[in-house]
Amino acid sequence: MIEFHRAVLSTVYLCLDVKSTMIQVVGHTNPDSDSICSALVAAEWLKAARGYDTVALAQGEPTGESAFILEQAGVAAPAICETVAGQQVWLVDFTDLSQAPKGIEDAEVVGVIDHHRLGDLITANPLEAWIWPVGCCSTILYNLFVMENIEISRANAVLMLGAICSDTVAFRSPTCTEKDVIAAEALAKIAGLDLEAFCEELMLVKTNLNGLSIASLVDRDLKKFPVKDDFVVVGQIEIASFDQVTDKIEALQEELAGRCASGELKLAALMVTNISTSVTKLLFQGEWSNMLAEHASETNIVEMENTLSRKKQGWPWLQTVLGA
Ligand SMILES: [Mn+2]
Repeated sequence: MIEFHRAVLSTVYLCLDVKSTMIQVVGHTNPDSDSICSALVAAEWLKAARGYDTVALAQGEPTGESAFILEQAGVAAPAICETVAGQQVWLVDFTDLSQAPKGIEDAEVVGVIDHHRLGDLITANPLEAWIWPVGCCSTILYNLFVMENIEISRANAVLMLGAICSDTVAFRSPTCTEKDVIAAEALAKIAGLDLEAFCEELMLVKTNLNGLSIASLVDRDLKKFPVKDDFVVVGQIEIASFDQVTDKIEALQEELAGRCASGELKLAALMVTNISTSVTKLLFQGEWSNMLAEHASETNIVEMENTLSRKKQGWPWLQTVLGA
């Protein structure tokens, strides 16, 4: 009997051994502030709540907005993720393989924190998954800290607050829920920040396009979506006035057309969203452009009123038009 217990115990220790390897926590391609901040915070939450060894990674450099939040929090940017092959991974802010790092097919996804539709990820083993239809991953994370009764540091509070204000466009987006507002108010208190002033400053940084090349404007929040057996990409830039982009539209259209040149992408689109008026101009190029033509107000531009969110408005509309 004792021998039996020993055998069971050594099996348990073996399992624990597996868990003691470094877990990589990573957000989606072309990382936005949520992907950067939530990866950092999730790595801390996993250390505190699960006792794991973790490292936060990002699939790209922080945007100006993310850099602002990191600076406010006094936290360094996550290291760049080269490959996750052979690693145990937690995904934050996505479950679509098209937004995953290299080597994902040879990695073990052991956890997910996300607020998007469930993507095409399939796992070999049971995983821990926290997927809520809220405005931001960090809102879920805030609730996970509360659930596990773990104290939230000022740095983590600033990171989560920044991610929530960014993803919900200062609570204006239709993706914003009551849970996001409650989390942000609590986090602002912990961070010792005035919520309104912080949001205002963040929106100024978010809509600042100074010094950004045409290619980087297309890339900064570009997401690739599978449609039947093909792919389309949809980016988004947020501005405070269309005057900021009037002289860039032609170059942006050329850049989008260039993205479709190889034939791999059937459509390349960019939502140019005025967050002051909630008007989005959807620029589009590629083989499937003809499907959008009847909706266009100008050549290769669809104007969409009351449209701030790609996830809830832009992309669902495109899916319908493309018959996806
Ligand atoms: Mn997000």
